[in-house]
Amino acid sequence: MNRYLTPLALALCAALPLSAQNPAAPQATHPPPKTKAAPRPPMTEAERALHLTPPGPADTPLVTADTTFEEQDGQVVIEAEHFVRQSRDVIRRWFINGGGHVPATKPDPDPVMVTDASNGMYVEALPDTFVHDHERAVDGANIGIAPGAVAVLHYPVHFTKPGRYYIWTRMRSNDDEDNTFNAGIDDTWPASARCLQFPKLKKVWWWGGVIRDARGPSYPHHRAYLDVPAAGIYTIMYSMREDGSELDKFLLTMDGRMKAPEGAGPTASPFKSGGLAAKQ
Ligand SMILES: [Ca+2]
Ligand SMILES: [Ca+2]
Ligand SMILES: [Ca+2]
Repeated sequence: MNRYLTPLALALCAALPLSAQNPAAPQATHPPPKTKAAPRPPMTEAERALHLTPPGPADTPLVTADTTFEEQDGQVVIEAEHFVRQSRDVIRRWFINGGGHVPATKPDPDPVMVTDASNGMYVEALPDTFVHDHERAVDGANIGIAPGAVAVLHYPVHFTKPGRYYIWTRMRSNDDEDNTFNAGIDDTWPASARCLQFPKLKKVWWWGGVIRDARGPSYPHHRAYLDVPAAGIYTIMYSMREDGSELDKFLLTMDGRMKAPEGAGPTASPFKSGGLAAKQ
């Protein structure tokens, strides 16, 4: 024991950082400041052409244009491939996989993987030019950071119960850059559904219900939700955030304590109007 200090003084010293007790002591170590990555050279014409190659012709929606889904008992469950239309899809577009649909748009590094997909089908945003961490992210092309900016899917829903609806989304990540989405309602994109975050490289269908913290992916995630202001018809929307993302199914529930669904999840909700289109 240091015989020149009272027990109280010793206790106070122990509460101080080492550098305050002894100015000569080495400072506590902190991670070195992040060095800014050197700016990349401008895109070559070939690279620009790769990122901006237009997608192939859009799939005809599987449901009729007057389709609305019906919320029942505070829940609505929708197959992603049952989008009524899509918009802002000049640069990237959602393509149906399964049920005889094989996207022809390239690049597309992963094959159709309908095993365990709900209803045997899902949608995927293509072309997919952002696959690995080291590749170039081009906002507005292979990444859509602003919600609603790129490749927007539309799902009109008739809600009888207004209130807060928690979001569960079933997706699949096959590479480094395909594990986020944005969700919105009537082309408004609240912070509570911005950057739906899922684990990457799971290579299985995965239910997730959280958004990334605005400070970054390493901060604790938050529950994802959308608010329905009054009874009526609202269009639930998903927009691409990373190209190559695969979306199978989603549900909105007023039950904030609901656990992640298992397997393909609950049966899809009935149509309030419209429904499956006649086969082309
Ligand atoms: Ca694919
Ligand atoms: Ca991608
Ligand atoms: Ca599906």
